[in-house]
Amino acid sequence: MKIDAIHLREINMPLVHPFETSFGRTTARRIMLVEMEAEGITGWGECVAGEHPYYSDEMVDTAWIIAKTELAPRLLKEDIGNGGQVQTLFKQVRGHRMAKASLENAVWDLDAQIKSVPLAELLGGVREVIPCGVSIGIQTTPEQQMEKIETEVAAGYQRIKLKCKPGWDVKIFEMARKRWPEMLMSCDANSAYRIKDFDHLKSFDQFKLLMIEQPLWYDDFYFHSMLQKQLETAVCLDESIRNRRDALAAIDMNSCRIINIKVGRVGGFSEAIAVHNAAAERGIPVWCGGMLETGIGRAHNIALSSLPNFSLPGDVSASKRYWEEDIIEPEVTVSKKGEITVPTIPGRGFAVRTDLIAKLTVRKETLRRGQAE
Ligand code: OSB
Ligand code: MG
Repeated sequence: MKIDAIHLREINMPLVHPFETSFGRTTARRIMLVEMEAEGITGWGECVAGEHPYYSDEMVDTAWIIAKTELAPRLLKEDIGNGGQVQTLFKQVRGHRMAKASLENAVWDLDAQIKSVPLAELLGGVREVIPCGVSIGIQTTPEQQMEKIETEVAAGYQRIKLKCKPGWDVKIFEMARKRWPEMLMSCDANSAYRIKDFDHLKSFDQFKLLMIEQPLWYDDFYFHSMLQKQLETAVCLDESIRNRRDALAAIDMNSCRIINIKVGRVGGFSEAIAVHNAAAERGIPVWCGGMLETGIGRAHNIALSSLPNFSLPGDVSASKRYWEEDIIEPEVTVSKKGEITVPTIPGRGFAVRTDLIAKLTVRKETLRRGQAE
């Protein structure tokens, strides 16, 4: 396919509820969307970089400049066979994986439409439905935290993940376990703990958590492996896993027993599939993480989650938990059993609401074939 045009857009969308993690609080999102035209068809991609470089070193503004000056021009010069070829085109650019993913995923989105197959199938998906969990942010009071859990348990979600940090952990887990003794529960520290906290982290074992996500430094394997040796609970790595090699190193070193795959964090669908396969071959289950996506990123996450080794409930949940109005149609809904049905129609399976996107757009730039250079 020859890509004729790439439109970069920044949209601003307020979250229905603020989302707080150990690294900060988000009340509204600034999101870069990629709209890609080829063969009279339109593909979409969403960049998951945040407003600040707090989760990773990327942010909306760095993704924009890299997409505009380095990545989009490379795509506009080529005749691309499929999404799997994009990584090679971007190889010279180091890092900036979220920016790369937003463009690569738009190519996959296009390709699924051109080939007239569901995106899930194109990626190698096999599931008809995906199991869903939720990630619940840090609340103001423990009582509010319990109410939030209550709401999500009642909605049918299969796993509750609680964001935690020093001072907001064992007390919360204890209250939650008393009330929901059997619930599938995990926690995510987003790198809030250090070596001095090892004994404290060991005390999490009593709560029978499914996993402790990224307790230590965002770029660490070694100390996570020291910690995993001392814990009964599985460590799950999120931030640390940037690619397949990282997954291999982490698994080999015993730094984790579970991996969270975020397609943006690893640089696109090709690398996400590579991480998935590496983990599958070594008996390590994976699940799909979330980055407070709009419907476009969410649709892509659903397709990815249909791969066989996504055997644990992910952080892919209903549109209405995030947005008053999502930018896709239909919105993503979750059944009472806590499942999302994987679309079976060609492409991403959800229509993009371009009218609404136009209203939300605060910045737009178009790059065209022939115009680059
Ligand atoms: O660590 O998984 C994380 C959101 C933003 C940045 C990092 C993380 C998260 C979430 C939210 O946990 C997942 C979601 O509901 O989209
Ligand atoms: Mg995480």
